[in-house]
Amino acid sequence: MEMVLYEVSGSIGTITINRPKALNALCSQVLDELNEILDSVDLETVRCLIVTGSGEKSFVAGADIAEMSTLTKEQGEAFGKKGNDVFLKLEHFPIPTIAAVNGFALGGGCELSMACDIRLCADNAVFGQPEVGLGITPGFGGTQRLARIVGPNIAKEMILTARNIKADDAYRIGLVNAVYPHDELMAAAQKMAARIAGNAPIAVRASKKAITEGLDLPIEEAVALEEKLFGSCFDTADQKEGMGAFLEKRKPSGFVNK
Ligand code: DAK
Repeated sequence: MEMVLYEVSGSIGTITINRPKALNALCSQVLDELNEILDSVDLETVRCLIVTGSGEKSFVAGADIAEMSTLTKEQGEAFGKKGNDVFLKLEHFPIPTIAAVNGFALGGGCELSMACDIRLCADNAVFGQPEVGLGITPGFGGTQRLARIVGPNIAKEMILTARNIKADDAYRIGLVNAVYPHDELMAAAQKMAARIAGNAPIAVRASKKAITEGLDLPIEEAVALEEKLFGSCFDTADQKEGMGAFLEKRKPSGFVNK
């Protein structure tokens, strides 16, 4: 892999989009490599993923405008599908994902962060969906995920004005969970990832699935999904350990993902 890096430390995997000269813009090769890396994650050991960008300045500055500029209608559709397929894979990835947004998150970059479960950002982060200024719509789920995260009112304002927002505003509208000084961002993301990774993995995965999938369902079906996932945690070693530890007034001795 050249344009996307992957490293694992203990139970935390970190994916880094690595095209700093192009501010980590998403070309086809980046999307292909990201897809391959997601397929290769060892779900037996890795319990949380962090997604970030190389360099000081940018998370991902969007889909690659140079590559997109010459696409035909059919090629544009194929490019959109490639991005959507990999972002959907990330959104429904079995383990939680944290976007550590270390700078520009524009267009496809904002969309990549929104396909993650949680967004933390550096104080230099800039978010936006500038597509209508380029003559296109957001194409990697931006119209849908932004509206779901911040509500249709703010999403329409951001997308229709194509105005970028800074970290503090992203926090104010609920697009990010927290803002950190740039050099503290990765440590904060790792700390949160470690906290998630320390909880019972079957329950963590089931909770993510219930939220992600339930939000797209009518409430009756959503709570039925929750019931099913709740049930799936029982009779597991981790449920026995978690509840046993509480009853014995001690800390759980470590969850085994079984
Ligand atoms: N694509 C390609 N190259 C990019 C890029 C991008 N999105 N963003 C930056 N770069 C490149 C620049 O061209 C420059 O390359 P060189 O000239 O050095 O070779 C290098 O990165 C450094 O950029 P700047 O020199 O411009 O750096 P500045 O600090 O001055 O400015 C900036 C940073 C982020 C404000 C500026 O680079 C910028 O405005 N970049 C473009 C941001 C943007 O508009 N992003 C949204 C892209 S549109 C769809 C599928 C997908 C999409 C839509 C539809 N379907 C198929 C339906 C997605 C669309 C997008 O994401």
